Amino acid sequence: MNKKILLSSPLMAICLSLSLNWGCTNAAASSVSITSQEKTALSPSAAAPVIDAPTAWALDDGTYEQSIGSALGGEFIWLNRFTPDPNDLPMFLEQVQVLFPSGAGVDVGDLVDIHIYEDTDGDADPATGARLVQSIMSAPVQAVDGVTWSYFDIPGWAFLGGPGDVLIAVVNRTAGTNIGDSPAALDQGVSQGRSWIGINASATIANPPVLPSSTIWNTIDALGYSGNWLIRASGSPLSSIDTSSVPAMTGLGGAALTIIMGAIGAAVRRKRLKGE
Ligand SMILES: [Ca+2]
Repeated sequence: MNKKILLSSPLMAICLSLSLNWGCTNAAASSVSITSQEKTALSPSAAAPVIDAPTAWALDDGTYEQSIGSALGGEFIWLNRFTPDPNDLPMFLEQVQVLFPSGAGVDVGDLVDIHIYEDTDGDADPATGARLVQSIMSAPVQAVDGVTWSYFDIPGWAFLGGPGDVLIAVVNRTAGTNIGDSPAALDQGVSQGRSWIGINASATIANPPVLPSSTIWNTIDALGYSGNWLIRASGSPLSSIDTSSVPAMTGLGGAALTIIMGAIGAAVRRKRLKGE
């Protein structure tokens, strides 16, 4: 069942600022709002993704009950805010996993961008202090059966120094961009209050996105659907990596440290590919 909700007072303000010709209470599908689609009761639960890394992050319980999109169609951004265990930092983030809903307007091969930010200011707000670390551009969706995860390897891995939060964002460049599509799967079990959404009146998202970059920017909970995006990530704490062959890292400048961290990441990747 497709359902479109209109936002209350915040949207009223948005509508006024956009000088739209219709009242928000009578807004058509082109208003700045979200659209949703309830998963059918017969859909099976998603299996856990296969992770080959010591550390894995998830907010969801493995099942989505709702899928969300922009009522405008076009692009929007949805992201999960993770807070790594301080004992895992610094670390390399290796892979992002996303579950796409079935029957929600997304096809295999449709393109998304994945963006990884660090937000070290400790205020739990992705709108302040987010710094883009790495992006995966124009990545094709691998599965749309609602149970199989799509895996997005991070080129060169992403070095996370912490402290604070890591934001994992998805932008639908061609995936689920028609009006009525809802490419963002939402687990409505127990909300962690860490899943955010951004929608612009232009139905586009800047590349790379600047947070906050949108007309609507809020947790999905605040927009009437409490829950967690099915966006996960995995990686390796530096403490889990054998760095004995690497020169001492103390006292190095930022550029040298970046080069050495890249070398460590490449060595670990080779070992993992060889199954060592
Ligand atoms: Ca912040």
